[in-house]
Amino acid sequence: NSVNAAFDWTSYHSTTEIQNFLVDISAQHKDISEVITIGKSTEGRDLKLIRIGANGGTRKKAYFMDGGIHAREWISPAITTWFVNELLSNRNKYTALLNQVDFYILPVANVDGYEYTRSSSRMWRKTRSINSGSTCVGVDPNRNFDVEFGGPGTSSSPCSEIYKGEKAFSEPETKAIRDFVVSRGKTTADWKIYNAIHSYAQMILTPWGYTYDLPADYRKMRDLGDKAAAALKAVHGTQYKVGSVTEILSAGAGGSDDWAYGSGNFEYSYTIEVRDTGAYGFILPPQQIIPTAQETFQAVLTMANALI
Ligand code: ING
Ligand code: ZN
Repeated sequence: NSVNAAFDWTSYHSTTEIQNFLVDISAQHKDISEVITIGKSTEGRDLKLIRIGANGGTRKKAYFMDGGIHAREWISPAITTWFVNELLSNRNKYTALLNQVDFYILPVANVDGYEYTRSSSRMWRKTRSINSGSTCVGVDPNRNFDVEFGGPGTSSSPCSEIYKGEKAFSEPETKAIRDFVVSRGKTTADWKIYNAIHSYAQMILTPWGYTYDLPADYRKMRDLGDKAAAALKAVHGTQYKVGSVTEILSAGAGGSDDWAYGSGNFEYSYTIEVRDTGAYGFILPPQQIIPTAQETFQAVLTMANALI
């Protein structure tokens, strides 16, 4: 429609365009959505998420999704905004779900890094914070959460791509996610499922990233992950692997998924590594945004439907 005429899923958009899209579409669906600014980035940009679900005032089962935590993974903000559009523009298809579950979707968690990949350096991954005593910039936000902070698969060198930061939640972006989840969890959100949306690998990953041990709820998370991967594959035939981070990828302590599960805030936690497996890698052609969104959305729906 006219309000969102500038937004589409045939190209990649700026943070401002994405956040304006959230505000515009929410204004058209005020009864079942709200845009919430959960904090500001190092460079002073707003961190905006959208809540989607009916009867926002009551305590509801809740689903949190972080997108764009790694700057160069452009497909993540692109598909998470597609999910927002699908849930709201086709809301009548999801009435039962939205009556019982609130979705909190943060399309661009690392706003400074994302803008830096658009303006200066396409392959930038980290935040854009200044590291004292180093000329290297940025922290890996997916090593900056707590639960064995600084464990395997992290670096103490500010110049590393997997630099963990001075301390857990040193980055305003990761702190904003934690503080929002914790405070909202005390009031209206009964947190159930956490998704971190990354690229690329075509994998649905459960904790842990910090140890080769499997979490206590591995069987439960793995079963739902397998179902989600099957639903995803049914759309365009895209094959995914399912397993724990350490089991099928490699160690990486301090990820948002380990924190979500390990802190006890969420019952289920997954990192979803979407298309592709390396042909284009991080530079996924915009023609693949819509098919990637369509198939990944079926995985998301499978997870969410397990709650109702
Ligand atoms: N991969 C993830 C990364 O942060 C990961 C893999 C997931 C590590 C969860 C730790 C925890 O390195 C990408 N592509 O970012
Ligand atoms: Zn990533």
